[in-house]
Amino acid sequence: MTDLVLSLDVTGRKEALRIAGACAPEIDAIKIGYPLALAAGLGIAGELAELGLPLIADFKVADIPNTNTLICEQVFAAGFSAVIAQGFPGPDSVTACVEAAHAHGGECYVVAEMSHPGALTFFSAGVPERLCEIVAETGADGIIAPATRPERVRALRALIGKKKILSPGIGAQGGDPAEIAPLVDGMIVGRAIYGAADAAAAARAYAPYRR
Ligand code: O7M
Repeated sequence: MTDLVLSLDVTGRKEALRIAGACAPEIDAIKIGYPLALAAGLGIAGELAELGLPLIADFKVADIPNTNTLICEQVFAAGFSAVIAQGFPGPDSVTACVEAAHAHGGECYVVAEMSHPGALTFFSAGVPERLCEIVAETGADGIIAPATRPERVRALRALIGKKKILSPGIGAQGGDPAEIAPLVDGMIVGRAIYGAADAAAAARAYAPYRR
């Protein structure tokens, strides 16, 4: 299965609920992060969760273990089913997120490599590979890997095996769904869907890539 994950980075509560509702039949999960949570409040998570789709918290949690635990407790209490963490703070920080996620029956994903050009400043020279080792060590459920660099997704897949890969960078950032979908478990798409005049139709256009 290659899921379609709607990245709902709008900053209005009503707009978010309208787009999510319209797209719900065409998507497999919703990801929200700081743009919507800061604009609408964390309560938006509970409202979106009512759609019955998995809801991923993209807060790229990156603190000491105790603070990560406190953040993740809020995330899962709010109704999310998964959290995304940064791996660079180290395995103990990731473990805090994994333990909180699993205690709530949820999942934890670790950013292994980012999709934008400047990401290569630090996500290079063996760092993503080391982050994949941390995913294995901590029991995290999968990684975030860039749809803008399919060859890197292939390389990281060889390291993480059957753990899940969620991949952003399709559409607005230039990633090609036909190329990336066979390599990953989830395509993360934001502007190409929520920025379209007809968001549901834009989401439906990804149907051929949802296996
Ligand atoms: O399709 P877009 O470009 O409008 O949105 C992509 C979303 O994925 C947006 O929410 C980004 O913050 C996020 N993202 C990336 O674009 N690149 C990354 O490397 C990582 C993420 C992400 O989701 O990290 C968890």
